[in-house]
Amino acid sequence: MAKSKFEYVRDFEADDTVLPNCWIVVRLDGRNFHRFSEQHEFKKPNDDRALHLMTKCAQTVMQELEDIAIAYGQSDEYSFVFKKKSRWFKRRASKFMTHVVSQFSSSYVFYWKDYFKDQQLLYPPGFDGRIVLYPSNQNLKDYLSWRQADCHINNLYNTVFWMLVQRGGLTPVQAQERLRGTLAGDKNEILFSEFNINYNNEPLMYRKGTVLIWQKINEVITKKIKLPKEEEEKEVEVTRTKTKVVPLHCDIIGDQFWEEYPEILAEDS
Ligand code: DGT
Ligand code: MG
Ligand code: MG
Ligand code: MG
Ligand code: MG
Repeated sequence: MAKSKFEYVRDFEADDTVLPNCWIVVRLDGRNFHRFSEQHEFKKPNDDRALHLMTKCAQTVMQELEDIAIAYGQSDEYSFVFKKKSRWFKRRASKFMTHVVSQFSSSYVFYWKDYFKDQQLLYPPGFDGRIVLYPSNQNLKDYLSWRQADCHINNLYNTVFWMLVQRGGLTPVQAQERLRGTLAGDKNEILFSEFNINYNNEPLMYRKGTVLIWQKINEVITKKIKLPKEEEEKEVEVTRTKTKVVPLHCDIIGDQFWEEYPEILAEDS
């Protein structure tokens, strides 16, 4: 077919193919969730409904899109790591970023009511996205460690802050003042001596965030089959191996996690 005279406009499209042999990380983050969490009465500092909804959306992203090896989430953000060797959409950055963010956003709205049973969704939430390439496994591990360390630092701060406000009777300004310049040890000490809370016993999901990985799961199902020589259908148990996205709330900064799941960083990834 002859080309129209308008065809040349295609040449204005920029090539955004990302480098080969690099891990492709897409991180999304809720837009103005400071306001969103207030308006939807999220529990402070951690709302289980909100965190579980985030993870449900991330699981959906991993199942619907191709080549995601691992994801990590905390607060209003999630990072998705695409395999080094992925050829999905010819490694076009905009395809990776937009598919992740739109699949996640529509899932957030779609699954909202399953998690927020008594809280209506008041307005459409949005998420931003960015894409970063990491050439070595160490770079990727350091990226994920950075996000998990961020989770720890924020969660420790927020846990003490809201204790001082909710149980200690301080105003937010006073609590901020009280925590200025304190180190992690000081915050642990305030929690322990004033509120009888051992920070290490706080839920792992709050302290470590959520890691999503693929795991083989053996499922036993009962199937009805009809044997050729018999009249009636018979129920038999069959074991199927399925690959599922599984949430973990564990440390990913140390080596133990990576030794336990070597397939995540395997060379053919
Ligand atoms: P942004 O990302 O620049 O558009 O602005 P924000 O407001 O989303 O800022 P960000 O992403 O740095 O901080 C996340 C906000 O979300 C922060 O204000 C706390 C809130 N948030 C996230 N998870 C929870 C939760 O479980 N409970 C409550 N109460 N707030 C949460
Ligand atoms: Mg921000
Ligand atoms: Mg945000
Ligand atoms: Mg955030
Ligand atoms: Mg199309």
